[in-house]
Amino acid sequence: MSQQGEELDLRELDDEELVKQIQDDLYDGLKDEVEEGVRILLERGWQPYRVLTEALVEGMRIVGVDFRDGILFVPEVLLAANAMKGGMAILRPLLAETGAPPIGKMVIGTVKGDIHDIGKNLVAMMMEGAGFEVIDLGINCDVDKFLAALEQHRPQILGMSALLTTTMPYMKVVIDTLVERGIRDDYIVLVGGAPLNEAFAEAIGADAYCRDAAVAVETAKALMAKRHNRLAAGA
Ligand code: B1M
Repeated sequence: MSQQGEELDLRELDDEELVKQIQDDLYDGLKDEVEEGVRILLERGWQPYRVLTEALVEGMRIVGVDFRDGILFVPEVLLAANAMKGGMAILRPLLAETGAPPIGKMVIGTVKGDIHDIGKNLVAMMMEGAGFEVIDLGINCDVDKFLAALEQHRPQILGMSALLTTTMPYMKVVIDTLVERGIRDDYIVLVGGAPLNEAFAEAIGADAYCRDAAVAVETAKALMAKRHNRLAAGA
Protein backbone atom coordinates (compact mmCIF):
# COMPACT_ATOMS: atom_id res chain seq x y z
CA MET A 1 0.00 0.00 0.00
CA SER A 2 2.86 2.38 0.72
CA GLN A 3 5.10 4.15 -1.74
CA GLN A 4 8.07 3.77 0.58
CA GLY A 5 10.07 1.70 -1.91
CA GLU A 6 10.23 4.78 -4.15
CA GLU A 7 12.23 6.72 -1.51
CA LEU A 8 9.33 9.01 -0.82
CA ASP A 9 10.29 12.22 0.99
CA LEU A 10 7.53 12.73 3.54
CA ARG A 11 8.43 16.41 3.89
CA GLU A 12 7.45 17.06 0.29
CA LEU A 13 3.86 16.00 0.95
CA ASP A 14 1.17 18.47 1.91
CA ASP A 15 -0.73 17.82 5.14
CA GLU A 16 -3.53 15.82 3.56
CA GLU A 17 -1.12 13.63 1.59
CA LEU A 18 1.07 13.16 4.63
CA VAL A 19 -1.84 12.01 6.79
CA LYS A 20 -2.81 9.53 4.10
CA GLN A 21 0.80 8.36 3.85
CA ILE A 22 1.03 7.87 7.64
CA GLN A 23 -2.12 5.75 7.47
CA ASP A 24 -0.58 3.69 4.65
CA ASP A 25 2.70 3.31 6.54
CA LEU A 26 0.78 2.23 9.63
CA TYR A 27 -1.05 -0.32 7.51
CA ASP A 28 2.33 -1.60 6.26
CA GLY A 29 3.78 -1.68 9.78
CA LEU A 30 6.51 0.84 8.95
CA LYS A 31 7.24 2.15 12.42
CA ASP A 32 10.12 4.50 11.53
CA GLU A 33 8.10 6.13 8.76
CA VAL A 34 5.03 6.53 10.99
CA GLU A 35 7.19 8.16 13.65
CA GLU A 36 8.74 10.50 11.10
CA GLY A 37 5.32 11.45 9.75
CA VAL A 38 4.03 12.19 13.24
CA ARG A 39 7.06 14.40 13.95
CA ILE A 40 6.55 16.33 10.72
CA LEU A 41 2.87 17.02 11.48
CA LEU A 42 3.86 18.25 14.94
CA GLU A 43 6.55 20.49 13.42
CA ARG A 44 3.86 21.91 11.15
CA GLY A 45 1.91 22.96 14.22
CA TRP A 46 -0.65 20.17 14.38
CA GLN A 47 -2.09 19.58 17.86
CA PRO A 48 -1.05 16.16 19.26
CA TYR A 49 -4.69 15.10 19.66
CA ARG A 50 -5.38 15.87 16.00
CA VAL A 51 -2.36 13.82 14.89
CA LEU A 52 -3.53 11.00 17.11
CA THR A 53 -7.10 10.87 15.86
CA GLU A 54 -6.75 11.80 12.19
CA ALA A 55 -3.54 9.91 11.36
CA LEU A 56 -3.07 7.08 13.86
CA VAL A 57 -6.54 6.09 15.09
CA GLU A 58 -8.02 6.41 11.61
CA GLY A 59 -5.11 4.35 10.24
CA MET A 60 -5.77 1.62 12.77
CA ARG A 61 -9.48 1.69 11.90
CA ILE A 62 -8.58 0.84 8.31
CA VAL A 63 -6.32 -1.99 9.53
CA GLY A 64 -9.27 -3.28 11.59
CA VAL A 65 -11.57 -3.38 8.57
CA ASP A 66 -9.09 -5.42 6.51
CA PHE A 67 -8.34 -7.68 9.47
CA ARG A 68 -12.05 -8.37 9.80
CA ASP A 69 -12.35 -9.06 6.08
CA GLY A 70 -9.45 -11.52 6.04
CA ILE A 71 -7.18 -9.27 3.97
CA LEU A 72 -4.73 -8.78 6.84
CA PHE A 73 -3.67 -11.45 9.33
CA VAL A 74 -2.33 -11.41 12.88
CA PRO A 75 1.38 -10.91 11.98
CA GLU A 76 0.61 -7.88 9.80
CA VAL A 77 -1.74 -6.45 12.41
CA LEU A 78 0.96 -6.87 15.06
CA LEU A 79 3.36 -4.87 12.89
CA ALA A 80 0.71 -2.19 12.42
CA ALA A 81 0.13 -2.13 16.19
CA ASN A 82 3.86 -1.74 16.74
CA ALA A 83 3.98 1.18 14.31
CA MET A 84 0.97 2.74 16.04
CA LYS A 85 2.71 2.44 19.39
CA GLY A 86 5.79 4.17 17.93
CA GLY A 87 3.64 7.14 16.95
CA MET A 88 1.82 7.13 20.26
CA ALA A 89 5.10 7.17 22.19
CA ILE A 90 5.96 10.51 20.56
CA LEU A 91 2.55 11.97 21.35
CA ARG A 92 2.28 10.63 24.89
CA PRO A 93 4.44 13.24 26.68
CA LEU A 94 2.80 16.03 24.70
CA LEU A 95 -0.70 14.88 25.58
CA ALA A 96 0.27 14.43 29.21
CA GLU A 97 1.96 17.82 29.51
CA THR A 98 -0.32 19.64 31.95
CA GLY A 99 2.02 20.30 34.87
CA ALA A 100 -1.02 20.63 37.14
CA PRO A 101 -1.51 18.47 40.26
CA PRO A 102 -3.55 15.29 39.58
CA ILE A 103 -7.30 15.86 39.58
CA GLY A 104 -8.00 12.20 40.36
CA LYS A 105 -6.61 8.73 40.11
CA MET A 106 -7.53 5.86 37.81
CA VAL A 107 -6.55 2.21 37.73
CA ILE A 108 -7.03 0.75 34.26
CA GLY A 109 -6.41 -2.61 32.61
CA THR A 110 -7.46 -4.88 29.78
CA VAL A 111 -9.45 -7.79 31.20
CA LYS A 112 -8.44 -11.42 31.50
CA GLY A 113 -8.05 -13.33 28.24
CA ASP A 114 -7.59 -10.17 26.20
CA ILE A 115 -4.28 -8.80 24.97
CA HIS A 116 -5.51 -5.77 23.01
CA ASP A 117 -3.96 -2.70 24.57
CA ILE A 118 -3.84 0.10 22.01
CA GLY A 119 -7.21 1.58 22.94
CA LYS A 120 -6.53 1.16 26.64
CA ASN A 121 -3.15 2.88 26.22
CA LEU A 122 -4.84 5.75 24.41
CA VAL A 123 -7.34 6.16 27.22
CA ALA A 124 -4.48 6.14 29.75
CA MET A 125 -2.61 8.78 27.73
CA MET A 126 -5.64 11.03 27.37
CA MET A 127 -6.52 10.70 31.04
CA GLU A 128 -2.97 11.66 32.00
CA GLY A 129 -3.21 14.56 29.57
CA ALA A 130 -6.38 15.69 31.32
CA GLY A 131 -4.57 15.70 34.67
CA PHE A 132 -5.41 12.28 36.12
CA GLU A 133 -2.82 10.01 37.68
CA VAL A 134 -3.12 6.69 35.87
CA ILE A 135 -2.00 3.29 37.08
CA ASP A 136 -1.93 1.03 34.04
CA LEU A 137 -2.12 -2.66 34.89
CA GLY A 138 -1.53 -3.78 31.32
CA ILE A 139 -3.28 -6.66 29.60
CA ASN A 140 -4.88 -9.94 30.65
CA CYS A 141 -5.84 -8.65 34.12
CA ASP A 142 -7.75 -10.99 36.36
CA VAL A 143 -9.99 -9.93 39.20
CA ASP A 144 -7.26 -10.40 41.81
CA LYS A 145 -4.97 -8.04 39.95
CA PHE A 146 -7.68 -5.37 39.77
CA LEU A 147 -8.56 -5.78 43.46
CA ALA A 148 -4.94 -5.63 44.60
CA ALA A 149 -4.38 -2.44 42.59
CA LEU A 150 -7.53 -0.82 43.99
CA GLU A 151 -6.38 -1.60 47.51
CA GLN A 152 -2.84 -0.42 46.90
CA HIS A 153 -3.53 2.77 44.94
CA ARG A 154 -6.98 3.81 46.26
CA PRO A 155 -8.14 5.42 42.99
CA GLN A 156 -11.53 7.05 42.50
CA ILE A 157 -11.90 5.38 39.10
CA LEU A 158 -11.58 1.83 37.83
CA GLY A 159 -11.33 1.52 34.04
CA MET A 160 -11.61 -1.75 32.15
CA SER A 161 -11.05 -2.44 28.47
CA ALA A 162 -12.12 -5.42 26.35
CA LEU A 163 -11.94 -5.84 22.59
CA LEU A 164 -13.35 -9.34 22.25
CA THR A 165 -16.93 -10.46 22.62
CA THR A 166 -15.53 -13.44 24.50
CA THR A 167 -13.71 -11.31 27.10
CA MET A 168 -16.18 -8.51 27.70
CA PRO A 169 -18.29 -10.62 30.11
CA TYR A 170 -15.26 -10.75 32.42
CA MET A 171 -15.94 -7.12 33.31
CA LYS A 172 -19.05 -8.35 35.11
CA VAL A 173 -16.94 -10.82 37.07
CA VAL A 174 -14.85 -7.92 38.36
CA ILE A 175 -17.86 -5.74 39.17
CA ASP A 176 -19.71 -8.63 40.87
CA THR A 177 -16.65 -9.23 43.02
CA LEU A 178 -16.62 -5.56 44.06
CA VAL A 179 -20.29 -5.91 45.02
CA GLU A 180 -19.62 -9.11 46.99
CA ARG A 181 -16.86 -7.37 48.91
CA GLY A 182 -19.11 -4.39 49.65
CA ILE A 183 -16.78 -1.92 47.90
CA ARG A 184 -18.61 -1.38 44.60
CA ASP A 185 -19.75 2.13 45.52
CA ASP A 186 -16.23 3.20 46.47
CA TYR A 187 -15.32 3.45 42.79
CA ILE A 188 -16.52 4.96 39.56
CA VAL A 189 -16.37 2.05 37.12
CA LEU A 190 -15.86 2.99 33.47
CA VAL A 191 -15.74 0.44 30.69
CA GLY A 192 -14.79 0.64 27.03
CA GLY A 193 -13.76 -1.28 23.94
CA ALA A 194 -15.06 -1.71 20.42
CA PRO A 195 -17.66 -4.47 21.04
CA LEU A 196 -19.27 -2.76 24.07
CA ASN A 197 -22.19 -0.38 24.21
CA GLU A 198 -24.22 1.53 26.79
CA ALA A 199 -26.74 -1.24 27.29
CA PHE A 200 -23.95 -3.70 28.10
CA ALA A 201 -22.34 -1.30 30.56
CA GLU A 202 -25.67 -0.83 32.30
CA ALA A 203 -26.39 -4.57 32.34
CA ILE A 204 -23.10 -5.40 34.08
CA GLY A 205 -23.46 -2.60 36.63
CA ALA A 206 -20.75 -0.22 35.36
CA ASP A 207 -21.20 3.52 35.85
CA ALA A 208 -20.63 4.34 32.21
CA TYR A 209 -19.60 3.10 28.79
CA CYS A 210 -16.97 5.25 27.06
CA ARG A 211 -17.06 5.17 23.28
CA ASP A 212 -13.54 6.56 22.93
CA ALA A 213 -10.70 8.10 24.89
CA ALA A 214 -12.08 11.63 24.70
CA VAL A 215 -15.44 10.44 26.02
CA ALA A 216 -13.60 8.58 28.80
CA VAL A 217 -11.98 11.84 29.92
CA GLU A 218 -15.26 13.78 29.81
CA THR A 219 -17.15 11.03 31.59
CA ALA A 220 -14.48 10.68 34.26
CA LYS A 221 -14.53 14.43 34.94
CA ALA A 222 -18.33 14.58 35.02
CA LEU A 223 -18.71 11.60 37.35
CA MET A 224 -15.90 12.85 39.61
CA ALA A 225 -17.69 16.21 39.93
CA LYS A 226 -21.00 14.47 40.66
CA ARG A 227 -19.38 12.29 43.30
CA HIS A 228 -17.66 15.30 44.84
CA ASN A 229 -20.96 17.18 45.07
CA ARG A 230 -22.68 14.17 46.60
CA LEU A 231 -19.96 13.79 49.24
CA ALA A 232 -20.02 17.53 49.94
CA ALA A 233 -23.78 17.32 50.47
CA GLY A 234 -23.16 14.50 52.95
CA ALA A 235 -25.15 11.94 50.98
CO1 B1M B 1 -7.62 -8.37 17.42
N1 B1M B 1 -9.56 -8.50 17.13
N2 B1M B 1 -7.56 -10.27 17.78
N3 B1M B 1 -5.71 -8.13 17.46
N4 B1M B 1 -7.89 -6.68 16.72
C1 B1M B 1 -10.29 -7.25 16.91
C2 B1M B 1 -10.78 -6.67 18.24
C3 B1M B 1 -11.47 -7.67 15.98
C4 B1M B 1 -12.74 -6.80 16.07
C5 B1M B 1 -10.96 -7.77 14.53
C6 B1M B 1 -12.02 -8.16 13.55
O1 B1M B 1 -12.34 -9.32 13.42
N5 B1M B 1 -12.55 -7.19 12.88
C7 B1M B 1 -11.70 -9.15 16.46
C8 B1M B 1 -12.71 -9.34 17.59
C9 B1M B 1 -14.00 -9.95 17.12
C10 B1M B 1 -14.94 -10.16 18.24
O2 B1M B 1 -14.62 -10.42 19.36
N6 B1M B 1 -16.20 -10.02 17.91
C11 B1M B 1 -10.30 -9.54 16.88
C12 B1M B 1 -9.84 -10.88 17.02
C13 B1M B 1 -10.81 -11.96 16.61
C14 B1M B 1 -8.56 -11.19 17.50
C15 B1M B 1 -7.96 -12.58 17.74
C16 B1M B 1 -8.91 -13.61 18.37
C17 B1M B 1 -7.42 -13.04 16.36
C18 B1M B 1 -6.84 -14.42 16.33
O3 B1M B 1 -5.94 -14.74 17.07
N7 B1M B 1 -7.40 -15.22 15.48
C19 B1M B 1 -6.77 -12.28 18.66
C20 B1M B 1 -7.17 -12.28 20.15
C21 B1M B 1 -6.01 -12.16 21.08
C22 B1M B 1 -6.46 -11.95 22.52
O4 B1M B 1 -6.72 -10.85 22.93
N8 B1M B 1 -6.57 -13.03 23.28
C23 B1M B 1 -6.44 -10.88 18.22
C24 B1M B 1 -5.16 -10.35 18.24
C25 B1M B 1 -4.84 -9.08 17.83
C26 B1M B 1 -3.41 -8.57 17.71
C27 B1M B 1 -2.49 -9.10 18.81
C28 B1M B 1 -2.89 -8.97 16.37
C29 B1M B 1 -3.62 -7.01 17.70
C30 B1M B 1 -3.54 -6.39 19.13
C31 B1M B 1 -2.25 -5.63 19.35
C32 B1M B 1 -2.33 -4.78 20.58
O5 B1M B 1 -3.36 -4.29 21.00
N9 B1M B 1 -1.18 -4.59 21.16
C33 B1M B 1 -5.08 -6.92 17.26
C34 B1M B 1 -5.66 -5.73 16.76
C35 B1M B 1 -4.74 -4.54 16.57
C36 B1M B 1 -7.05 -5.63 16.46
C37 B1M B 1 -7.81 -4.50 15.73
C38 B1M B 1 -7.45 -4.60 14.27
C39 B1M B 1 -7.55 -3.10 16.19
C40 B1M B 1 -7.80 -2.85 17.68
C41 B1M B 1 -7.28 -1.46 17.98
O6 B1M B 1 -6.18 -1.32 18.46
N10 B1M B 1 -8.06 -0.45 17.59
C42 B1M B 1 -9.32 -4.89 16.06
C43 B1M B 1 -10.30 -4.43 15.00
C44 B1M B 1 -11.10 -3.22 15.44
O7 B1M B 1 -11.26 -2.94 16.61
N11 B1M B 1 -11.64 -2.54 14.51
C45 B1M B 1 -9.22 -6.29 16.43
C46 B1M B 1 -7.65 0.95 17.71
C47 B1M B 1 -8.03 1.47 19.09
C48 B1M B 1 -7.65 2.96 19.15
O8 B1M B 1 -9.43 1.36 19.24
O9 B1M B 1 -9.22 -0.52 20.91
O10 B1M B 1 -11.51 0.23 20.07
P1 B1M B 1 -10.11 0.54 20.44
O11 B1M B 1 -10.14 1.62 21.62
C49 B1M B 1 -10.93 2.80 21.61
C50 B1M B 1 -12.34 2.61 22.19
O12 B1M B 1 -12.84 1.30 22.05
C51 B1M B 1 -12.23 3.09 23.60
O13 B1M B 1 -11.28 4.12 23.50
C52 B1M B 1 -10.25 3.74 22.59
C53 B1M B 1 -9.59 4.94 22.02
O14 B1M B 1 -10.47 5.81 21.38
N12 B1M B 1 -11.76 2.18 24.65
C54 B1M B 1 -11.96 2.49 25.96
C55 B1M B 1 -11.05 1.04 24.59
N13 B1M B 1 -10.79 0.59 25.81
C56 B1M B 1 -11.33 1.45 26.68
C57 B1M B 1 -11.34 1.45 28.08
C58 B1M B 1 -11.98 2.48 28.71
C59 B1M B 1 -12.61 3.50 27.99
C60 B1M B 1 -12.61 3.52 26.60
O15 B1M B 1 -11.96 2.45 30.06
C61 B1M B 1 -12.50 3.45 30.76
